[in-house]
Amino acid sequence: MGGYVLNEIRDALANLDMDKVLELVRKAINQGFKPLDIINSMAEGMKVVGERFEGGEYFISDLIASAEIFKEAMNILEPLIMKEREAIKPIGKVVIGTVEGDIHDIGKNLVAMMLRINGFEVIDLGIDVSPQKFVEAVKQYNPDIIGMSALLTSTMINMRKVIEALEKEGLINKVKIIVGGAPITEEFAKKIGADAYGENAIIAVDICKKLIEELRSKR
Ligand code: B1M
Repeated sequence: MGGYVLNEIRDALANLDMDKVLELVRKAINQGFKPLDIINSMAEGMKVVGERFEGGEYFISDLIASAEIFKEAMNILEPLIMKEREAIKPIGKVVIGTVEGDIHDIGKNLVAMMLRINGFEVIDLGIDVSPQKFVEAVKQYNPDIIGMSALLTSTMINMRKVIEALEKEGLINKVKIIVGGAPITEEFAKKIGADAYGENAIIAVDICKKLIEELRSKR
């Protein structure tokens, strides 16, 4: 099967075998697989890590190890992806961050990278970003879009707090809001008053392009 090496990458990441993941990533590149397909199989591997953690087979140290492997592999893949980036005029400005109480940043970083490749200017506020920090960033950078990521069911509600803070400061109509992360759903996004939900990094780019069009037609 053509995607065999991609399955091997998923399994090697799930088994936390750094050397094997890096070797297979290089092999897949040489075989002509697209960096984005390789990243997808790594994301599948991360899901398995999460399941094994939930099942008591893996511990926090294993979650940390999986994140390190993912980041090492991204060091190989990111330059290849960025090479495809065209020198174009920025199409919009996005302020992005992982919400307060949450330090998961791999998915958020992927979204930021994909947005940059597609011509967006991205200001990354990092992890554990408070509502106040989002508000200050809107005042400072005047973005078109606010992107929020959450990976914990206990922190997803902090997305609503950011929206409330923006409402309170009278800034909510200046920006469009997109939210994403493993526990987030379309329904949750609607419920908290976000403009959009991005299921993955690629979909998030398309949505941000649409949000920019909506904003421009309003202005
Ligand atoms: Co944590 N963790 N973790 N963890 N961790 C999860 C999320 C968990 C689901 C694992 C599990 O039990 N199955 C679980 C949450 C359960 C829940 O809330 N119901 C969990 C837990 C419990 C915890 C701790 C509480 C563990 C503890 O301490 N007891 C703790 C919390 C720390 C904190 O944040 N306060 C914790 C810590 C960690 C590490 C720090 C060790 C590490 C993260 C390191 C890092 O990010 N630098 C870690 C990891 C690695 C995971 C799993 C295994 C993998 C996450 C990941 O990187 N996936 C994760 C399991 C899982 O998600 N199923 C788990 C790969 C990444 C590409 O996917 O982030 O989903 P994802 O991003 C996707 C989409 O969601 C989307 O696009 C991305 C790419 O397509 N997307 C967006 C994401 N953000 C978006 C924003 C958008 C649009 C799309 O618009 C703006």
